[in-house]
Amino acid sequence: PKEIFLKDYKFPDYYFDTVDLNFSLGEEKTIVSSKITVCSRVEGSSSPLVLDGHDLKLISIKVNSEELKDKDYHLDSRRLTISSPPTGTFSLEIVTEIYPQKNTSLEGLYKSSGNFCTQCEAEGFRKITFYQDRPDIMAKYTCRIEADKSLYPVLLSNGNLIEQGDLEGGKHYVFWEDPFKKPCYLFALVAGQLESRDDIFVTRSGRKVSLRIWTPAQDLPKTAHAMFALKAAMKWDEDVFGLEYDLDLFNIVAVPDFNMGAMENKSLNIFNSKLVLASPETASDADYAAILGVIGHEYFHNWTGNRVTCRDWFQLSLKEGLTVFRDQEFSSDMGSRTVKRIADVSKLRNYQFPQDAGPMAHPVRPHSYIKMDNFYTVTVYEKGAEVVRMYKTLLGSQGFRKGMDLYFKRHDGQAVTCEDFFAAMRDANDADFANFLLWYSQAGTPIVKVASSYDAEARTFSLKFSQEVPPTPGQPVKEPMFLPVAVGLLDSTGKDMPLLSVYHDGSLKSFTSNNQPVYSTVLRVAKKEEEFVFHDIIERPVPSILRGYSAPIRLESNLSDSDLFFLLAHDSDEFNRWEAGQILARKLMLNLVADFQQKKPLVLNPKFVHGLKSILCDSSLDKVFIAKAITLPGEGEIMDMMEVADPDGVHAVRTFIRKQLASELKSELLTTVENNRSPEEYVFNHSNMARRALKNVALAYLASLEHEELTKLALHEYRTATNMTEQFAALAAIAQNPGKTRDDVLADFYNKWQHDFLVVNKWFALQAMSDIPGNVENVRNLLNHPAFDLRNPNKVYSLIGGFCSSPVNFHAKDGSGYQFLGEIVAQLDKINPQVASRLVSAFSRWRRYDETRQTFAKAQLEMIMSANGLSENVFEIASKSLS
Ligand code: HT7
Ligand code: ZN
Repeated sequence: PKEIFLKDYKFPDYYFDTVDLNFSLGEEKTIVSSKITVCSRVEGSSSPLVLDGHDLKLISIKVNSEELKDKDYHLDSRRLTISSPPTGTFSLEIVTEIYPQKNTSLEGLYKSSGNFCTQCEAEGFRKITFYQDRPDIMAKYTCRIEADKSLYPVLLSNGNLIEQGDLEGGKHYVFWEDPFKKPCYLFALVAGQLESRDDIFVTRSGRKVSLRIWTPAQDLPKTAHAMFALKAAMKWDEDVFGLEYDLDLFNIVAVPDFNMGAMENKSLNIFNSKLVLASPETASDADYAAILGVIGHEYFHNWTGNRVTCRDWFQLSLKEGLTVFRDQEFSSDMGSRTVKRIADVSKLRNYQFPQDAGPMAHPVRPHSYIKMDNFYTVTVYEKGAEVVRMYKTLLGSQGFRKGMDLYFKRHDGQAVTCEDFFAAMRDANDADFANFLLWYSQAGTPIVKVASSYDAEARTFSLKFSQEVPPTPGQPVKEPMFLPVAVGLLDSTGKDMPLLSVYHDGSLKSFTSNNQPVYSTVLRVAKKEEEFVFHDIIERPVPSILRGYSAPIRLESNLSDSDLFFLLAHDSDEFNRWEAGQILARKLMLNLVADFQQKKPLVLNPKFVHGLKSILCDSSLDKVFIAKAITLPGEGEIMDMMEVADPDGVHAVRTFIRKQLASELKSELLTTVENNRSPEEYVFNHSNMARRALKNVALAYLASLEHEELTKLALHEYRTATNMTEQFAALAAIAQNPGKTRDDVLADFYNKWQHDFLVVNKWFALQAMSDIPGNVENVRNLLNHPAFDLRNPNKVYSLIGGFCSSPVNFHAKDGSGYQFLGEIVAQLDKINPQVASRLVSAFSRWRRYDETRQTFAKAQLEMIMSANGLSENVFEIASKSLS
């Protein structure tokens, strides 16, 4: 397979002005005709015109209405090359035949539950017709679709519906026109038996936009929340960024077979059903929140991605990092900022940090790829969003908004680069960003050490930073990064001290903001070693460093446990309050893992129990905050901090601490459950979700004790629950412990929900993720369950993905978990390479484990690599994992 490099980017020799597509959808085959107005970039250029094409049957090709002869073009399995096209502007007409019914890759045009739909990002358009399939080719599109009227009564594409009518033989047609130039990855088509929930949004300039969410008729009642989310997102983008929707129609279609979450095609977003459909009985609070975030995310792409797009796929974070940042801010404004920040940082730590420390580590803007699909990663998305957040931290809200305004003013209608975004932020604010651009080019998570010291005589408090970015594949040596570090200092009563001045780099800087004292400041750390000295500090403070997690780094401080307990109790920055508890928990867990490995008895530090008890009993705190603060760091996070990851040790320790906490805080936890039962009606708002979150965490702790009366309590909660959030949490609490109750309740749940495929996926995931010893056999059996289907990505992610997230079973010492995944990947690669390559990533950090596990995992990777007809997707991940 060929590797593609950012440094090799070349402007195209030919641009496309207009593209007129015509689809004749059939049961055996689909005929696609395209008519493109082509113009050469360089006057009189006679370079060949190379079009991408994959799995296409070429029927005919005409230039300026003349059929091309065989000698005028060359066709291979990936390209159609027209050797000497005319100079200036000319028309190109191509007819191809495709077979969507056989397309199991879910890329290009395919069928999902009897309906036609498309997925063109990143490089799927080449599976529809021959084209320059790259985002810097932006053209205006029309799309005519004809199909059988009874099978496909609804025919959708981008833009405005211009014409429709009946044809002979029970067929009908529609004609769509999109007035905005777009890259082909934003093209979409949907055809099928769908109905819509309709609504209207009036923009701030008074335009009426028709909103339609399309699903099969029986699912329509479950689209109310998605419609609410869409209208909220439209309003938010106007209020916060001054961005209005630009067409009179906005469509969303929900499909059950989809490789990712959703796709932002211009005015025709296509969504994985699980991110549209919700009712209180079938969807959890987490589902409701995910729907809000993803509906927002895809809508926000209309400006950040569609109106201004990427020059090439290396720039993916330009649209994805920025749009994730925007959806994070949207969700924060709709709920609790701290809770959202905690969730986002946890995601970064649990998924992106491991990627940054493994063989697939890549910069936010990768330097090369074999298959672009493999770079829709947590690094590009989540770390990319952190990079955008740092601009805001450095510039403040107003400065950031000025930068965004300038970005749109300069680049509307263009395909641009990450430097263009950087330049807009810098120029709009006349800012000095030092070497900030390194965030785009250097992979790896910076490790930042900070040592604090107080000089009582001089009344100064010093913070000494030193930073190091670990080597990553292809980048053995790194330069220091530019880090915005938000800091506050707590006095002995727990209050923020006023910050008067700081000495740094040879000069003393005074803080004042409108003559008001400053209580928090952002230090600009840019060197390998750097010291900041705060003046006029009258007592030894406890520093709160990296408030709000102001930079995506691993921070190591010399704060003592008592400092951390103090921050946990008092920090005005709620994020750092939570963080202090997590640091304490991580230390504690690592120490106990060492004890476990040395076969010492495990003993839980009473101070830790006491700290969590005070949080649990503090009625002034937000309930989700309490729920998050009493939740231990995940097993992956702890394994990540070990020299050699020990899944069994970490699991044993986490289970021990949970049980110990449950036993010591039993009466508080029982009160928590009692006091936080939901009233009948389900409401998706912060206070209700907070109540449910806290109750569910408490119930899970209690059920872990395996006492009969507590199992009964969980069973009672399961039976009386009136919403999925509580019903599923009770089921999960019971399912922690093997036995008859578990088996009965799991069977009951399936019987109740077997008609709802999204709920059945939860049931698959719960069983797959179980820590019950030897669970691989149960998961193997579930592969044969009538509700399971390897062709449906959601089911695969629930069952196989769920299994890989169980440290004890996936990493079972006998290699059974690895063997299971190896077999599945080999099978799945023939059906859907994108999904197969996502799964194979579970092997990528195999070198982190002991020798026995390494041998088993390596053998599976080698087996996968030796498969006949291996996809480029899986090849890239498996080969990089082995190298
Ligand atoms: N921009 C969308 C990306 C996407 C995608 C990429 C590769 C393969 C399938 C895909 N489906 C959607 C989603 C987003 O980030 O908004
Ligand atoms: Zn996106």
